[in-house]
Amino acid sequence: MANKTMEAAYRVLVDQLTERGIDVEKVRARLKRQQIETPSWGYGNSGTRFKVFREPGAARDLRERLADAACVHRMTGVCPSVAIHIPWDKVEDYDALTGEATSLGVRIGAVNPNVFQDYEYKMGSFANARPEVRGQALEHMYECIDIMNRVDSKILSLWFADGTNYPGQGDFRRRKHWFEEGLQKVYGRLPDGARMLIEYKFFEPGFYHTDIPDWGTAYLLCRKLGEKAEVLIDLGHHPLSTNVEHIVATLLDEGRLGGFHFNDRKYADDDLTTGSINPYEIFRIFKELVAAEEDPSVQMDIAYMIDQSHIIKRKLEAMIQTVMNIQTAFAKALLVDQKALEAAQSSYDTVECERVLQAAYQTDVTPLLAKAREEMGVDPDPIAAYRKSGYQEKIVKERQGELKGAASWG
Ligand code: PSV
Ligand code: MN
Repeated sequence: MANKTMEAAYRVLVDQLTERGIDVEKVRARLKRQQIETPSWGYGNSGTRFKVFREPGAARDLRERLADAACVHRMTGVCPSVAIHIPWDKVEDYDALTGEATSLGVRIGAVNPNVFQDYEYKMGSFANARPEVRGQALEHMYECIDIMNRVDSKILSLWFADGTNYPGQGDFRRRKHWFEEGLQKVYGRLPDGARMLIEYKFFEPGFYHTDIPDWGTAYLLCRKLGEKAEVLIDLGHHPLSTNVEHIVATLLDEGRLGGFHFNDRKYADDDLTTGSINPYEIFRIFKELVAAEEDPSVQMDIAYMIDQSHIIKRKLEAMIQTVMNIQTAFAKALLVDQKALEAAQSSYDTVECERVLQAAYQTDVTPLLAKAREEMGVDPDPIAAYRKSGYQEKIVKERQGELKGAASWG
């Protein structure tokens, strides 16, 4: 390694891990195969419910958002795809868009319809009492499926803001039926080889009830739709103290965990940097994923996506930091001695069970990740590399004023 101290630390770590019976080569190879999708909406201006604070250099249209995503990929080596949100990322020419993404070294990932911002959706989309609004939402879904075909995306990622604010405002069962009907139609039009991911969120913007509030409801809908429908877990969408890793394990076991929206939260959908508040939770989630990967009876194809909109931090740095935190959690989870854990569980040795987890969690994986990054041809410290690259200064200088026709949060 370029840095001698890091090389020495790596050697010490390899010795320790080998002594613990861990196949370090295998772990490094797995780390290098990890892929994390970044969201186009994480690069543009976004706001709190109170104000959009424009950030100097924030991407103003999809071309700039793609360029930023490509920069994050160059720095980290593990973010080759970008999720898009329609209509924020709508363009005239999708062939040109695909070409542009390819030339930047990235590709379009999940397509996210937006049935929560148009005025017509004020009272909901698929659960709207007016058939014409439900029809409008459906047409938008079809438009997104067309876009999937044009950009060769295999994931339609759905989140609905539908819900009510007051008792009696809506009929729960009727709304459920409308949802089932709308989703069935969308499901029937999914492109070959594509799948539909259904996100849930327990509150907001509906404060009395939300039509898809939890993983159980999302799972129920997926079961009714068919095997191309899977549940998406957004880490900010649960009540406090929810055991998310348990949900992960259950959905994995049922073959219906489709993907993640990574972020972290103190209270609810705070969109904070993944791992900034509760890094042990991310580790516990990855521990379930690693265990399932090693279990041949589990079929899994998980889309690891980030859903964060940073306001206080510089956006690209925050995205890179997120990716690094996810890699750290994954690396630590790969160090869990599953056999020792099972043995401790069988002998009712709860203290030992926890010690097995702690041994992995407390390992400093920095030298391991540095080595893997170096082998991938990226800097062992992607944030430092970004700061040295001059990219931030360049975008601040170049991105002055608004762009015609560009849509986004801001
Ligand atoms: C909603 O809170 C959400 O998590 C959904 O994934 C949206 O598509 C995304 O945020 C962006 O607003
Ligand atoms: Mn989300």
